[in-house]
Amino acid sequence: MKANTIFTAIICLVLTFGMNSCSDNKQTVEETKPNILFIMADDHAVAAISAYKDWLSEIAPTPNIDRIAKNGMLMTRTFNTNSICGPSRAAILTGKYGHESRFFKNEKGGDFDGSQQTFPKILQKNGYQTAVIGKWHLGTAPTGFDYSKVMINWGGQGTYFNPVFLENGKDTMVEKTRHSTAQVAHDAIKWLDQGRDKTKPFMLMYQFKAPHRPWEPAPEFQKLFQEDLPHPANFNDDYKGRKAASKQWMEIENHMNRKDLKVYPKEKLTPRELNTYNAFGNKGQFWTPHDSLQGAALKNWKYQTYIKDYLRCVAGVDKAVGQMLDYLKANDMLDNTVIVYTSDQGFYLGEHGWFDKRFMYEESFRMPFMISYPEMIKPGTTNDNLLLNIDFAPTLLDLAGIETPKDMQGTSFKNQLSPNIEAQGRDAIYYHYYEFPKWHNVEPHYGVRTDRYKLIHFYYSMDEWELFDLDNDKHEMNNLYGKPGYEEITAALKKRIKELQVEFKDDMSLEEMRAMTDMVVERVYSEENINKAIK
Ligand code: SGN
Ligand code: CA
Repeated sequence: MKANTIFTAIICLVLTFGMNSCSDNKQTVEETKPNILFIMADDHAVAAISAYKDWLSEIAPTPNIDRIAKNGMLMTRTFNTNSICGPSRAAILTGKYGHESRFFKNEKGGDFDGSQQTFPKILQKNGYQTAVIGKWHLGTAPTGFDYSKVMINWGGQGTYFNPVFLENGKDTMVEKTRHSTAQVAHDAIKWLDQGRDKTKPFMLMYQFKAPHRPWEPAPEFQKLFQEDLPHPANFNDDYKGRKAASKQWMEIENHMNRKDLKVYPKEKLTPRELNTYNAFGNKGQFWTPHDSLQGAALKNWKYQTYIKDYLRCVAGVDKAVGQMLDYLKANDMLDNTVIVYTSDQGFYLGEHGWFDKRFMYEESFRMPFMISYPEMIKPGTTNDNLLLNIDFAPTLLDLAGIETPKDMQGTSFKNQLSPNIEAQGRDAIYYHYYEFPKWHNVEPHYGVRTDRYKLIHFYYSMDEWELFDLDNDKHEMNNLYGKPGYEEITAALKKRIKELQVEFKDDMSLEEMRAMTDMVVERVYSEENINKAIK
C-alpha cells in the first residue's frame, strides 16, 4: 500500500467514527466530477462499427463498441480537422487546429510541443488522476498525465507484435507476451484497478494501434470471415473530374505492398533487403503472388486479404472494449463515468478503390463518435449535428464543470447531450490537410462541408476545386464545380471558407500554406535510439 493510500485509509477510519463516512465523501466528488474514459482506435472507419448500420454492419458486427451507443448517444456527423494521426490527436488534446497547436503533419513535421495547454493538463489541475495508455504518436513524451505508457517504435506507430513502450517518459520496455490490442487493454484495466488514486476522479485515454496498417490481427481472430466480402459501391472509381483523386498512391489494386498482404520472402534476407521486399508495391510497382492471378481477380484478392485482416483487427478492439465495459460494470462505475469511443480519423475500406485516409471525402473525413453518461445522456439517442474533433476537449472539460479556455478553437457540445434541449451544431466544418508527397501522394487541400454541400480546393501543385452535392451524390463521384447552375452555391461556400479561415486564424497565403507542407523537422524517437534503450 502506498503512503498516501494508508493516509487516506486512516482518515477514512477516523471519519467513519465521526459524522461523515468516507464513501459518502467519495460519492460527493464523483457526483460533481464524473470519471472520463476516452477510448480511441486508429483508422477505425464509421462503416466498420455496426452501431452505424452502414454497409458492413451485418457482416462485421461490433457488439461491444455498440454497447456504448446503446447506453448513450451516437454522433453520426463528427469530422476531423486534418485526417491523419498526429494532427488529429493534437487537435483532440489542444482543442485547436494544427496550424495553432503547431502539429499538422506526421512526416517531418517535428514533435508535439508538450509544454502547451491540453485538456488532460487542465483536468489534472482540477483534481483528476490522468493517464494515457497505448498509441500516442506525437513524438515527445506525454505531459499532463499522472501515468503514461505509450508505444514508441515504428516511428511512434507501435507494432502489433512486440510493441515497444515508453513508461512515464523514462522507462523503455518491449511487451512480448500479448498482441498490441490485448496489451493496451490489459494495461488500461490494470491502471484503473491498481494504478490510480481512487479518491480522485480519473481521466484515462486508452488508445489502440488497431486497426491501422499493416492490419495484423491476433491469431484468435484469424478464423473470422471465411466467406468473401462484398465490394463497396464505388470500388471501381475512375476518378473522372477529380484530378487529385486520380494521382494518389492509395489504390488497393496498385499501391498495396507485400507486407500488407502477408506475402513473405522465401529466403532469409538482411533487414535492409527485407524492408525493400516488404515495401515493394507502395509506389505502384506491379507484383502478384502468382502469375495466374491478374487483373480484376488480383484486385479482388488484394481487397479480400486487406478487408478481412482489417475487420479481424476491429474484432480484437471490440473484444477489448467489452472487457473494459465489463470491468466498469463489475465495479459499479458505469453510471458515473463518461465513456467516449472514437478514432483519430476514418478510413477507406475499398471506397474509391482505396485504403488509407487524408482526403476530405466522407469515409476518412468522418470520425466515429459515441458517448455514454447515464446521469445525463438518454440511452439509445442519436445526434446528427456537425461536430469537430477540436470540440472534444471543450466538451470533456465542460462535463467536468470546467469552462473552455478562451484560446481553444473548439466549442463544447455538452448542451447537445441532454434530450431536453434542442441545441444546434455547427453550420459548416472547415478542413485543412498538409502532408505531401509521403505517404500516399495526396495533394494538400482545404475545404468546407455544410449540411448538404462540400467544396474542396487542392492548391499545392495544382489549382483544382471540387464541389459535391452530398444529398444526391453521397459517394462523391460527380464534381459539380464550374457546372452551370452551381455558381451561387459555389460563391457562398467560397465566402464561408474565407470566414472560417479568419475565425480559425488559417487565413494564410497559398505560399505560406505550401511552406508548411515543405517544412522538414525530424522526430525525437529514432529507431536507432529506441534500439539502444531496450538493449
Ligand atoms: C504509416 C503507413 C501509412 C500511413 C501512415 C500514417 N505506412 O506510415 O500507410 O498513411 O502511417 O498513418 S506503413 O507501411 O508504415 O504502415 S497514421 O494513422 O499514423 O496517420
Ligand atoms: Ca490513424
